[in-house]
Amino acid sequence: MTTWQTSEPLSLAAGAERVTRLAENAFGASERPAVIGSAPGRVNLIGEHTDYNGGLALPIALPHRTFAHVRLREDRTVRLTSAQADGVVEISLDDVAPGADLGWASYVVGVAWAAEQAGLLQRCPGFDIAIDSCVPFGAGLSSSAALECAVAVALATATGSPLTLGDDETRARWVEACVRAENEIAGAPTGGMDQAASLRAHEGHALALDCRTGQISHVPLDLEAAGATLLVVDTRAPHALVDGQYAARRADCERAAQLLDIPLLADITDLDSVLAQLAERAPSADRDRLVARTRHVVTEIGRTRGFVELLQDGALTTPEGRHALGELMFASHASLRDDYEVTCPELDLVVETARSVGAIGARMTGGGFGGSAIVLTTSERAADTAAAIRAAFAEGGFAEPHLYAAIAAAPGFAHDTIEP
Ligand code: GAF
Repeated sequence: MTTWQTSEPLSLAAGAERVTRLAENAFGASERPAVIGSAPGRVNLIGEHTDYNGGLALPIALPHRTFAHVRLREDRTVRLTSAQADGVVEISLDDVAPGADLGWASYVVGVAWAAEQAGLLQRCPGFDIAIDSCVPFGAGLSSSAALECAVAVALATATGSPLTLGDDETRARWVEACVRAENEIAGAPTGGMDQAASLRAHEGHALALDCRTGQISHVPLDLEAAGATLLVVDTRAPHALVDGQYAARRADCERAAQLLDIPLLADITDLDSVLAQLAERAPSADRDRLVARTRHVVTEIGRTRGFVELLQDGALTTPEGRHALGELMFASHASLRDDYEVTCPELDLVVETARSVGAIGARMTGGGFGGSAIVLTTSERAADTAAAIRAAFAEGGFAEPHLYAAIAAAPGFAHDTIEP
């Protein structure tokens, strides 16, 4: 482990062993086989709050994963246990429906419900499931999507339709099911980027995702070969997507699109004239806010497009290219801070500190309102940059941030079948 990291992600073997032990302790021995799958959290390199506007995003899968040990049952009961929660929760799949108050279990049984709705599973049998995760929780690194997607890969295999790495079409359908679980059963109105990153990203690549069409391309991202390091800084400032702020941003975008008479803000091509039109049509109390929100979404889509092109042209390996990538990251953060108003003092401090010590680029990542930032730096300056961020937090009187190295890791898949 590099000395500046807070902790290392679990290996596949270690995660599998943990959930196996957890399942044995909670449910005892069984005559039936079990499947272990895991799925990653994500960081988004750029393209924030664009997914629900039909725009572009560019996430990578993190090496941090959530592990699920699934053993099918003969009834419709789901028994859940997690290393991150107390006790065993028991729910009948027949009781899963929008509006049901199921707590954290909704991210598990919601996937089974949505897979049935989508015809991915005819009638999902009940199952015993044990979960453990090294995806930092509440850090804006998609611990919820990692959980849903770990359930998806394990359930798909356990029910006889393994989700192979090459079958992107089926993976995209499971992404939709996981998004429905989150939106309709867990009640978080998120946009879908996180689940796509967790199931459709490729190792060693960033996922260029067109959220309107669902089309993807895999952009090579070999940080090590380029002598670059991507730091993830979990500010530990509280973050939640089920509170009203995320939904309020989404509602602002929908309102702006409605006033402009377009389906999605990603449809805008001529920003200046559209903003003038919006300023005329919006009620005065909402005008400045809706204009600012729209400006963020449209400029962010442009920055994401530019970032993808730069990466495809090998920008990580040249000083000019790195500078251009970094400027897009800094501009993205400024737009999220000033126009979208989803940053917080801790996130701003990471970015300001990173810039002041000469990092290539930095920005908040994910939904914001707390959570994590990413910092792109040369590998030789990574330790000093991490130390500068820790020092700035101590000086600012903030909790000590947690720091991790991100690489473009593998998507979710089932990796063990345990015969009784
Ligand atoms: C969260 C949501 F879950 C995503 O859908 C996305 O909107 C992101 O915030 C902001 O880009 O992670």
